[in-house]
Amino acid sequence: MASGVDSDVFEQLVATVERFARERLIPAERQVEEEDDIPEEIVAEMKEMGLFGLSTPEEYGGIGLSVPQEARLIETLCYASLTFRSLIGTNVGIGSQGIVMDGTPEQKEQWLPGVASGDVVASFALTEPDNGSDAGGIRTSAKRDGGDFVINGTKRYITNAVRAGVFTVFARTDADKPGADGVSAFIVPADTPGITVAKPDRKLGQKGTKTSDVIFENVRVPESAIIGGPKNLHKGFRTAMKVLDRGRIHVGAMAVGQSQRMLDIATDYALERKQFGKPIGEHQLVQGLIADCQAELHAARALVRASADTFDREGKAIIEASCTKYFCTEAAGRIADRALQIHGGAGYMAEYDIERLYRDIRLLRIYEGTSQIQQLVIARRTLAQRAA
Ligand code: COS
Repeated sequence: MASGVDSDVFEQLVATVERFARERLIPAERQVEEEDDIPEEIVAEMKEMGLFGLSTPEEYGGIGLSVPQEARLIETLCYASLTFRSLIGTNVGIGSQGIVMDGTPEQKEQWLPGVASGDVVASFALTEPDNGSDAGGIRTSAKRDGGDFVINGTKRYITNAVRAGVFTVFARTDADKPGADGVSAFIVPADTPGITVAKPDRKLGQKGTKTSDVIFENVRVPESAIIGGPKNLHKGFRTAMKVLDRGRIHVGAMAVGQSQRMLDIATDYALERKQFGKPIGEHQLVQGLIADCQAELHAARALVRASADTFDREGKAIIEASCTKYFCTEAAGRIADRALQIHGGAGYMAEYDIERLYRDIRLLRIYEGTSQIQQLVIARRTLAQRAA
């Protein structure tokens, strides 16, 4: 393997996380759903296990997993509710990776140890009320004032904003350039005067995850807060895109973990539930549903692994990451639908876990780039490759 931790250490970590997901997290899922929050003891245990620092390089106190290792570990963790992953997800992925990929040595030194331990939650502030898919169109402004920049604007659906110690904020530093070219990425401590985090949003699923609006009013940061330093002025959009590429493989792995869980639940139900004098799993039409889940799950898992290997080898995997996110999350949607169908009327009832999982995984097709954005990235780049 090109990078990451030693394979024995890694296998032990996978076994520990597998046990933790099954013995500790799954039994707590209903409580999390009802209380719309993760119990503090579980947060502390996740910190203790080093889960916040999975992808932070070892020199900054993290575990330093490679992309293929991260994908496998996230798949394992996501056998349990996606809400638990969301707690560590911004530190492992989009909230911190901009600093890991493009930060200066001083920025890494300052922020990554806290990110790795979980003492600092890092949150990714890109999306705005009027700009979601059109990330290059963001309107939050960062205007130069002497040696500082002054940020104004509103960010929307920002995961972990209420828990954040630091935001990576994308703002327009060149008002004359409308698209991706005038955007810079800033590291903004959450206690900087002028930041207001709104009340968490109410959502369809993933109860216990926290997303909110974040309002920036005359938030002053030095130019040294630009990710990568002043030389990266106006280059923040590329940082966002690189972060999202890695994130899209991570989301594919999440979809695989949840798909395995849903298939297992549906299979257990098919073995147990009897109709027409035998377990429903002996009826061929139910077998068809199970087979389609299993085939798509195998394809999804193989795709995550192949794309993660490409990223590890080549340092980027733009088409592969989009194909992975697109296929795995759409497949998870179909698997959820079949798994619920196998349950019949029971599948619609809140007593059965499948009802909650069905709602939870719906978000996978939306965040970190909708399925339609993935199609657009895949098609545009496929056409460009042939035209070159
Ligand atoms: N890695 C590195 N650079 C990238 C890149 C990537 N994955 N994707 C784009 N870029 C670069 C391009 O190469 C281009 O630079 P050059 O002009 O030097 O060639 C620049 O960024 C602009 O790219 P592009 O022209 O493709 O930008 P567009 O505004 O047309 O569209 C999409 C980009 C739609 C693909 C982008 O806005 C996107 O991914 N949107 C979804 C955003 C998202 O995922 N939101 C979820 C928020 S987080 S939960």
